[in-house]
Amino acid sequence: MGWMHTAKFLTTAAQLHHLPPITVPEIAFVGRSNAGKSTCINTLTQQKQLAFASKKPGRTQHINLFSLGKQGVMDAVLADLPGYGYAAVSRSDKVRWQQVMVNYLVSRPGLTGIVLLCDPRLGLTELDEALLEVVRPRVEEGLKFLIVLTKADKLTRAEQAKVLSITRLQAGGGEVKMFSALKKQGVDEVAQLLWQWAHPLPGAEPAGGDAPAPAPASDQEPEKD
Ligand SMILES: Nc1nc2c(ncn2[C@@H]2O[C@H](COP(=O)(O)OP(=O)(O)O)[C@@H](O)[C@H]2O)c(=O)[nH]1
Ligand SMILES: [Mg+2]
Repeated sequence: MGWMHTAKFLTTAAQLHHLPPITVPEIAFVGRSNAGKSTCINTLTQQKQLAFASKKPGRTQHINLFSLGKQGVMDAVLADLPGYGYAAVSRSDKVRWQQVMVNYLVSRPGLTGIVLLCDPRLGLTELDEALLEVVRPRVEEGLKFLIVLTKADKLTRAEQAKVLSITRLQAGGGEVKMFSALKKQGVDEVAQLLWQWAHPLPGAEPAGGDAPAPAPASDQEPEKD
């Protein structure tokens, strides 16, 4: 999926009001620390160092934005939000970060979709459930929502099927996909879905922000490799 590979670092901000206004669809990646978020972003974009800024767990509490778009024309933005639930972070830092994240999820204009990364061996934790509650009103208004179950290579086929069906019940209508960076499982599927979020077909409901002109059907990038 060539589109994801166009990802370029755009900017970083410790506070919401320092983020630039974005006029293209923005897709946020969230999840517990160690869920596999950086690895997922790096795998989708095929850029090993892209999500490096958030590598040190809980330390780099910044929102990092990456631009996407062919021929240098930005048509979407990925937002990498720091992981939550890291035990070694002080309580005041946790509270501060929670506030930034909640404010971002509730009020960021142009936010089109959220990808929640989750280690299927843990399942959705209390913190993930709290996040789901925070975004529920926006999801009901059309915000896209995907749960990516990471590290699928750690599970047997039967375990994958089981956790998929349980998580689908918990996702309340949102999509759930299995993913393995190691085995390259689910990579094309997730990339395809994010493309569709950022390029809604004519007549589809708007999903926040100003949607760009829809791409012609021939540009819908059928799955390759
Ligand atoms: N086996 C396996 N390990 C993974 C996968 N994705 C991430 N990991 C490992 O899980 C740990 C946390 O990953 P990372 O991307 O840093 O998580 P983050 O804190 O959510 O950004 C690292 O040791 C990764 O190598 C995967 O698909 N398969
Ligand atoms: Mg990370």
